[in-house]
Amino acid sequence: WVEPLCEGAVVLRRFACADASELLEVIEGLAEQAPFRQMQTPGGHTMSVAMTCCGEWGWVTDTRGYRYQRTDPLSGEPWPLMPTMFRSLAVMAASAAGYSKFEPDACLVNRYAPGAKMGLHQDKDEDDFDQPIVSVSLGTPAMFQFGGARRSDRPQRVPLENGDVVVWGGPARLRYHGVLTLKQAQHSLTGDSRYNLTFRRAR
Ligand code: MD3
Ligand code: FE
Repeated sequence: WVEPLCEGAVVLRRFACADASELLEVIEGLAEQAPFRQMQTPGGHTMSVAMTCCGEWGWVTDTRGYRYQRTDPLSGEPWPLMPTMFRSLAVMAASAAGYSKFEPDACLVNRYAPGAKMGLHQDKDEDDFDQPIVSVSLGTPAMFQFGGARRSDRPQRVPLENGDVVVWGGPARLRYHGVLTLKQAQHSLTGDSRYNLTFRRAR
């Protein structure tokens, strides 16, 4: 089911449901190579969301700033390869949303425990804003905030559940967005956690 959010952004409700249990098994394998960690913001705070990455480039933050890098700062090793099933899901979703040339080179994996949140921000550390971003929600439900071009624009609330995929591109690509504090809930595949895969073209 394709639900337009605004020009450039669509929700593909339940698009990844059939793949959810396999995606979560693959995430467990990735986390053995590159563990989830709560990164530091440039302002010196610890993020409530735990993150890991796969693909050619990984997104990191520390007191030196936000950036993409080829290696995991915990190990000094390259990030794990982007699993084929991750890439094909992201490319299929982008194409279903009308973006036929998506070539992701980075996948950020976010893990939310109850109480975790992500404040309003823009994704602007990428080189090419003509490429969309594909986001896959897994596990417990969350309330996504979808704002405007300015931080002060009042955000819409979009509930996201297990298997929901959102594709953001074109005029929506630089809009502010965030995730409200995750509520306590249980999901048969993830327990009390929510995972989000964010596919991007970094370089
Ligand atoms: C809207 N993650 O990691 S991606 C992030 O649920 C992030 O963990 C969210 O925001 C999460 O940066 C959801 C959704 C997303 C990504 C890019 C966007 C929404 C966007 C770009 C423009 C507008
Ligand atoms: Fe974001």
